[in-house]
Amino acid sequence: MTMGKRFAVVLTVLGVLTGVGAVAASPALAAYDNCTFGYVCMYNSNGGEGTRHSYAGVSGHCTNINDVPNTANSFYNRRDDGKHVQFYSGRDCKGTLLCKQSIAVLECESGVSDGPHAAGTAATFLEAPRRGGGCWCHRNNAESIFFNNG
Ligand SMILES: [Ca+2]
Repeated sequence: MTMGKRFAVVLTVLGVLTGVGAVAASPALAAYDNCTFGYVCMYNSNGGEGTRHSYAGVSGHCTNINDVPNTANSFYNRRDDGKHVQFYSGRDCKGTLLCKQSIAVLECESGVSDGPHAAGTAATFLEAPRRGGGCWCHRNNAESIFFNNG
């Protein structure tokens, strides 16, 4: 195979991969698209569906979800300062750090699925059986949001 042909094959593979990714991502992004830039949005159904509630927090501070605690199934960090957020099962950012679920992350792992969640992250909270019994029941379990400084 010549260098030219090899390069063409690589481009074709990249094109296929990119195409598949774009097709898979489009419907999910459409659901989250109603979140206004600058806010963290919480949705009462999976994948950015259902009723949306928006929160504009302050960096380095906790925001309690006073209006609809324990109803969020999914979230979108659409902060305009590019900073991370974390979600807690209790008020005042106490209790359990809530994990997200994705194709790549199906377990609650410290520093991976439990955040900090970068700006631009949109995901459904984890709800999965634990190996040792019980479950990671992180949907309908958010009571507060920490707006990170970084
Ligand atoms: Ca819900």
